[in-house]
Amino acid sequence: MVNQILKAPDGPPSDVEEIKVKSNYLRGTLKEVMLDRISASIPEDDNRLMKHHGSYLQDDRDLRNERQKQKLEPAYQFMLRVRLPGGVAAPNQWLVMDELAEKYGNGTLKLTTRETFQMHGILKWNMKSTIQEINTALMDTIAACGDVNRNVMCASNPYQSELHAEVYEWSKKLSDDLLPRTRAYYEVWLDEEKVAGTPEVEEVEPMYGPTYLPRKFKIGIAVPPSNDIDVFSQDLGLIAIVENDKLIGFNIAIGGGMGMTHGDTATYPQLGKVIGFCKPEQLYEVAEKTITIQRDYGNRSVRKNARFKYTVDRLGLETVKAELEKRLGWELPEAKPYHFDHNGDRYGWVKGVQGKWHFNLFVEGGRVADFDGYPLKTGLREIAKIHSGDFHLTANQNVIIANVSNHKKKKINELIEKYGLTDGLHYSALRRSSMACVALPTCGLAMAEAERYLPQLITKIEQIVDENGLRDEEITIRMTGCPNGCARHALGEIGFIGKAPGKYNMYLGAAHDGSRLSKMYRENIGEEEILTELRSILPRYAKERNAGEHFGDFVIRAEIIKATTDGTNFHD
Ligand code: SRM
Ligand code: SF4
Repeated sequence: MVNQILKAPDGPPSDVEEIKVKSNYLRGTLKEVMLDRISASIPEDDNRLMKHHGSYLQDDRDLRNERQKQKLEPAYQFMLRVRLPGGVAAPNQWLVMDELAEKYGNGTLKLTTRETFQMHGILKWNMKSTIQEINTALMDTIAACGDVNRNVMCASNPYQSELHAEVYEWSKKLSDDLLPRTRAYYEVWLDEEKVAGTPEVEEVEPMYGPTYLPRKFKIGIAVPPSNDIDVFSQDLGLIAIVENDKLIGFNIAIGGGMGMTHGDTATYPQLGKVIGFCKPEQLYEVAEKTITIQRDYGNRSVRKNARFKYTVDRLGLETVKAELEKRLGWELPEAKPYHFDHNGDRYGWVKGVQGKWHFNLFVEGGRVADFDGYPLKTGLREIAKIHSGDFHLTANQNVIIANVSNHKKKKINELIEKYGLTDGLHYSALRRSSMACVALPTCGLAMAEAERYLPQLITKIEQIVDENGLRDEEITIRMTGCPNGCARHALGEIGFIGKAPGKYNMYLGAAHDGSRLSKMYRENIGEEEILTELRSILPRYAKERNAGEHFGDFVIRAEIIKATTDGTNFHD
């Protein structure tokens, strides 16, 4: 029995804590500043609050120097992220996003690593209309960013579509029930009148309280054998347990996270650890109580150490588990056995239950645009116009045209062929197993390119892959423009983290099923060195691997990198 007096770290609250307290439940002066036409930007305090409404102020970094020379303010614009629990969008919602990207954004959509849409390049004066039109299509952007529970992810695996539907309902319920209750979003963007008087805290935010969480909080539900959502990277990861084709509950993993800061050993990626099991009807309670532990004991002084993974490490896994059981009023039963095969997507047509078909389309870097000779955005728009099922945005930045009836399949397939959307099926397995975060030009934190560069790097790696007969070998490869880990680089069998323009730290050795983190192999290297390294490692893999051995396991067995004692730790 753990008996420890729990305490949050000492230290003055960070500036963001002060901003949240003063904000009157995320209102700040957002309503007023969005009307101000003098600058295309907003003050920093309001920008901090803006995140809780699903948006960030950015500037186009490609234009920064030129505008500075011309003594112009940066090319300010907003990124907007939709809350789309489980990544499920109806065809009309796809069409609305497609149109809004043209009307108010930069003409493209980004399918994110957490199964939702992002738009970039929205000007301040268009933000309100954009958010209103998203809400009219029965989506919203509440809590898509900020110190709250984020978009709840759910396995996209269409092989078990009946189960998917059930698990999706749980992810949607969690996402909805864990939303902030403040009316700020409705007042700022949807013209709801503010109720007079000052309500009690408990009435406004019974779970979050006035300062919300110390940091973002992420939940995802995986359905074995697919670990497509990287369940161990979540603050709260849930593993669906199925017996006799019935969902009996979820294993609970806590304390995962991917971000770190170069050179700061107090920050690190971490895998969530399984602490027990709960029945479906206990899921909300488990999530709510876990969140309140983080609310009460997370670090509100140093934001870099504020994620739940650090709270779990500081207090100890057993202590956190005991606290959770205390708050629940019951003991967590032991976790049930489960098995994961992979964390990537499977492509092409798949037949699910009730005669429904699903087509998983590879979307490189998650970017939906019309490219030269590849009208992806138009193709998906034409499909959305006749589709009567739905779209599932996947955690690998792809999209599944889901729940297609036998009758519709022929027509949709004609459109897939007409717009060349089968191209992805012929790519190397390496490319189809790739993910890259947004990075430049919109991400203010990027130190190097990712989404715009990884496709070119892969073209060069493909030559090595082809020479060694590895074209059909699924090796997960992930690149991020900085160590925050938005493309979960630490769970890629080959991973790159941007250090400076054209320079990356290279990581190897993550498990193909997302159960082991990678380890640094080379620091601060450019393209030539990356290719030289792979020219030596990939041929060895082709010749020396055991039957069925994945690349991440091979590099450890062949002692190209050394596994750490517990086999899971990530080293910078
Ligand atoms: Fe992320 C911050 C993009 C998934 C860890 N992330 C950002 C910001 C908002 C940059 C900023 O703070 O100024 C990026 C916006 C770039 C842009 O121009 O759009 C950004 N993150 C993304 C997306 C769009 C990457 C993508 O290409 O798909 C993903 C959107 C997810 C969504 O729909 O909600 C995205 N971010 C992730 C993930 C992956 C995941 O959650 O499965 C992670 C690692 C998991 C984790 O949280 O540990 C991730 N993003 C971060 C971090 C580091 C957080 C940390 O505590 O360690 C930051 C920086 C921060 O929060 O201060 C960050
Ligand atoms: Fe930006 Fe870094 Fe996230 Fe990439 S990993 S989107 S560069 S914050």
